Amino acid sequence: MYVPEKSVSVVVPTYNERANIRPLAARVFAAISPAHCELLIVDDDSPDGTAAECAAAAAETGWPLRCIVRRGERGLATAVIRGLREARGDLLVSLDADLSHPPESIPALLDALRDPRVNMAIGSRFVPGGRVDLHWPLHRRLNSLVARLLARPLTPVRDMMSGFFAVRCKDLRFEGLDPIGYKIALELIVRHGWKNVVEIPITFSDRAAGKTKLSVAEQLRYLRHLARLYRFKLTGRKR
Ligand SMILES: Nc1nc2c(ncn2[C@@H]2O[C@H](COP(=O)(O)OP(=O)(O)OP(=O)(O)O)[C@@H](O)[C@H]2O)c(=O)[nH]1
Ligand SMILES: [Mg+2]
Repeated sequence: MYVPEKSVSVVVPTYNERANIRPLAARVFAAISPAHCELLIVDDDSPDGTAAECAAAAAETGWPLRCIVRRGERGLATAVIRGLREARGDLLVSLDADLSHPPESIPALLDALRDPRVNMAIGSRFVPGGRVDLHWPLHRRLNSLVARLLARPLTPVRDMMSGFFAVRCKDLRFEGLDPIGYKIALELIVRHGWKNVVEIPITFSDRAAGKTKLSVAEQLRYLRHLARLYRFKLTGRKR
């Protein structure tokens, strides 16, 4: 089992992911020693009882699994920021709850951070060796391509849309962050001006259980987020 050099927090945003909590935790703690790692779920008061499931799983298994419940607040990126702020680890990983991101790749992301010049390691679908192991309909593939092309001038990272990444706690400057919507890694890269982002190839799978939260409203929010990031890059204005 992988024993990291420093303590690790794995931050996972959830909304209605009850069925995925135990399989996710089992795979995280099989990939990385629970003596050196905490799993921090940030749940937006999911009606399906995700938070209660976290508490039950932690009590039954003894896993270092914590759940923060946000009430009256929704949003993936702000949930991840809350988790990054409250995490206890020196090294911080974020991934989705639905097992689209393989927890088995966490050690490779952490290893990339051993090089002090590296700002962030990203689990990437779009570098050699990376794969998308699902059958997206044409419109969703096109959607993803257009979304990535729109962000290309902001960063050379190929999978800047990925929600699977690792960073050092000490490198984060929270006061400069102002995300809306889904794309937290893109927000971190642009706002910190990070140039050295390493992409680790991953196989991205279809969600294991539960329903997608990606909606048209979310896609419009992405466009607003991009507008903010372009404004920031061109004028230095925060919003
Ligand atoms: N806390 C919180 N988590 C969220 C919210 N929306 C989505 N998530 C979580 O963010 C992760 C990614 O959401 P998904 O619904 O899987 O989005 P996606 O990967 O683009 O779409 P599918 O995998 O096709 O369902 C999952 O762990 C969700 O539970 C939210 O408003 N609040
Ligand atoms: Mg997903």
